[in-house]
Amino acid sequence: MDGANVGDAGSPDVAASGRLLTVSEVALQVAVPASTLRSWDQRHDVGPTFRTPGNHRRYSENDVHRVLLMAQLTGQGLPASAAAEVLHGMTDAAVRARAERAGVARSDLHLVPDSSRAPAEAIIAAASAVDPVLMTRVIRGVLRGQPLDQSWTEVFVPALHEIGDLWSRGELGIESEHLVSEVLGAELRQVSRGEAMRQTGSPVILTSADRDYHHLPLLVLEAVLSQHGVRTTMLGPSMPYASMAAAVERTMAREVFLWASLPRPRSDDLRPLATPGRPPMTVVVGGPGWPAEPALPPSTAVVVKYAADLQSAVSLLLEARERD
Ligand code: B12
Repeated sequence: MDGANVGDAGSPDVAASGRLLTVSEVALQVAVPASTLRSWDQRHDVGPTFRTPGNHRRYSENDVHRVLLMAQLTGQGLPASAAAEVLHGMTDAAVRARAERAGVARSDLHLVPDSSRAPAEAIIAAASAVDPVLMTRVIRGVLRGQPLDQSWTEVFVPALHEIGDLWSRGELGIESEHLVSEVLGAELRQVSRGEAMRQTGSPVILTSADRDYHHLPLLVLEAVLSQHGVRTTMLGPSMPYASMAAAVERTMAREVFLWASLPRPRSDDLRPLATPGRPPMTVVVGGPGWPAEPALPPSTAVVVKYAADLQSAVSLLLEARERD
C-alpha cells in the first residue's frame, strides 16, 4: 500500500459502501495509539489505502484488518518491520482469513459515526485519483444505502460543493470534476431508466438555461420524478429559449424545469414559452443562477416559480400537474 488516494479497486471493501475511518477512529477501534498507527504507515507501509486531498489518512475495512493483524504479530513479539513484511506478502482475503482465525477480525466496526460525511470524502478521493471504478462503487454504495433524495442532499451535494471549492482553489483539476459528473450522471440515468415503464402523462421538460453547461440537478430531478411515475423529456444543458419553446410546442408539455448554476442576465425572458390559446405554462426555475424572487417578466401565460431545493422542485412540479 502506498497511502495514495487510490483504492484497491479489486477488493470488496468498505470503500464500496463509502465508509472510511480516520486515524483516531481506527486507534479507538483497534486499541493502538494513533502515533503507532502513523509510524506503521510511515516506516513500514502498513497504513490506509486512501488519503483525502488534504492528505489526511482514511482507513478502509481491509486496512483496519491489516492493522489488527499487525497489532497481533507485534504483540507476539515480532519486530514491526518483520510483521510488516509478513503482511506485504498477503492478499486482503488472506489477511482477513488470518485475522478471523486469530479471533481478531471485526465485522462490527463502527465506521465513522457521521456516516453522511465519509462517502462524500470517498467521492472526493476517487475524483482526485481520477478513478472511475472506485467512483462508481462509492456512488452505487451510497444509492443503495438510502433514498435518492437523501443521497443527493446529504452526500452528493456536499461532495460537489467541496469539489467546486477545491477546483476554485486550484487543488483539483477539471478532469476530476468531469469524472464525478460523468459517473454520477450515468448512475442517475440508470435510476431513471429503471422507472421508465411506469411513467405517464405529458412530459415535464428538463433543461438548463442558455449557455449553462451544469445539468446534474436535472438528472437527479429526472430520477426522482420518474420514481413518482412522472414522464420527463430531458433536453440537457444550455438550451436557448426559442428552442425550449419549440420543444414545448411539439411535446404538449405544461411544465418546464429550468436549471441555472451561473448568474442569469437581466434580459432573460420566458415569454416565448407561452402558447396562445392554452392555459399558462408552469416554469419552475432552480439553482444559484436565479434570484430567489424570480425577476423574470411577469406574464399571465407563464407562471414562474422558484425552487430552493430538490424536494421543493418536485413538489411544485407535482402540484402544477395536479392542476392540469
Ligand atoms: C460539476 C461542475 C461542473 C461541470 C458540470 C457537469 C454537468 N454535467 O453538470 C463542468 C465541468 C461542465 C463545469 C463547468 C463550469 N463550471 Co462548474 N461546477 C461544477 C460543480 C462542482 C457542481 C455543479 C452542480 O451540479 N451543482 C449543483 C448543486 C450540487 O449545487 P448548488 O447549485 O450550489 O445547489 C444549491 C441549490 O441550488 C440547491 N439545490 C441542490 N440541488 C438541487 C436540485 C434541485 C432540483 C434544485 C431546484 C435545487 C437544488 O441546494 C444547494 C444549496 O445551496 C460546481 C460546484 C458547486 N458549488 O455547485 C461548479 C461551479 C458551479 N462551476 C463553476 C464554474 C466557474 C464553471 C465554469 C465557468 C468553469 C470553467 N472555467 O470552465 C464552467 C461553466 C461552463 C458553462 N458555461 O456552464 C462555479 C460557478 C461560480 C459562479 N457562481 O459563477 C462553481 C460554483 C465552482 C466554483 N466553486 O467556483 N462545472
